[in-house]
Amino acid sequence: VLAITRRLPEAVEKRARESYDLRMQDGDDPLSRDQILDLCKDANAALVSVGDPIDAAFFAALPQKVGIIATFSVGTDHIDLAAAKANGFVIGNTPGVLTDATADIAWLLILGAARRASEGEAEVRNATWSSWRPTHLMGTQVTGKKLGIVGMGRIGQAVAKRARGFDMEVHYFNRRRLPEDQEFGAAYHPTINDLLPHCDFLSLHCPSTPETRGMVNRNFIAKLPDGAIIVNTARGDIVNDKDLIAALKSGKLTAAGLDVFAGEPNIEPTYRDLPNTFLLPHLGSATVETRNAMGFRALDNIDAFIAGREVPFRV
Ligand code: 8YV
Repeated sequence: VLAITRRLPEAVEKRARESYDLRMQDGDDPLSRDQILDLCKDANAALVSVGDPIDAAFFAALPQKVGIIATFSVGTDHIDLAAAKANGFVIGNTPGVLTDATADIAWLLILGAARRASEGEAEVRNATWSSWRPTHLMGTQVTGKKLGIVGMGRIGQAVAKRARGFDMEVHYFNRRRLPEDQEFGAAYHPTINDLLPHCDFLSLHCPSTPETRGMVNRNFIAKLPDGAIIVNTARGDIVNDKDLIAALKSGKLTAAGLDVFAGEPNIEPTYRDLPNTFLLPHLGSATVETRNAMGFRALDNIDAFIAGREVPFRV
């Protein structure tokens, strides 16, 4: 028996149904901890998603029969990993298969924020586009600028690789320097403070952890060049919303491109009112190919656990 907290792509549900008796809801609404526990009551495994409250209270109440929690994500910040370990539950995630889709969305944010795509699209849609004029919606040039990457894991590397096509000078911070073949020509900075002055554009690719939560605050933003652009495809809570909004209003930052938000989908409402934000509803991994691959990877983790094999993507 497999408990699934959210509806999954058709091909993934089909494969899951071939091997398991499924416990899942009809709709797509996020479930509460108690509702998820209820789905899990006769399950041997659970497939959960970002936003599900897989916390210490969840593990304390979860029947031991549910041996594995496989998350449909690479991020695990919605899971209390220490509580999982203490209670003897195995956790699996889906790294690798969403790297390119997420790097592509980071680039959509870079370009969309720099080129004022939201304002432009609104004019066309609302029929407020009055004329072609030389000063109409002038944005920021991307090609040839400096790009800074915080967190040079798989996704950070894929973003750096794409930046070469834009003739950018790429800089990165990571806890450790990478071998040269994984740097894609990017220059390493051993501290974030060293990196920030080199970022006309800054793209976040670190996990949400106690060290990174609220990291992008007033002090952090002050060290960026004036007029910089920040994009976030990582996690919303890495950013201090109040400080980011103040910098977008004052002109310290030209624009921000955001795919993730603290408290999403209930985001800080001021973002919607700012002309210089380019906003997406957490679409980083949202391609048919990637979401199918993520689902299959989550099922691979579950199948391996149930068969007594090593879980291939064990956290
Ligand atoms: C989606 C993600 O949120 O993998 C992650 O960590 O944030 C995204 O891929 C995820 O697919 C939803 O569960």
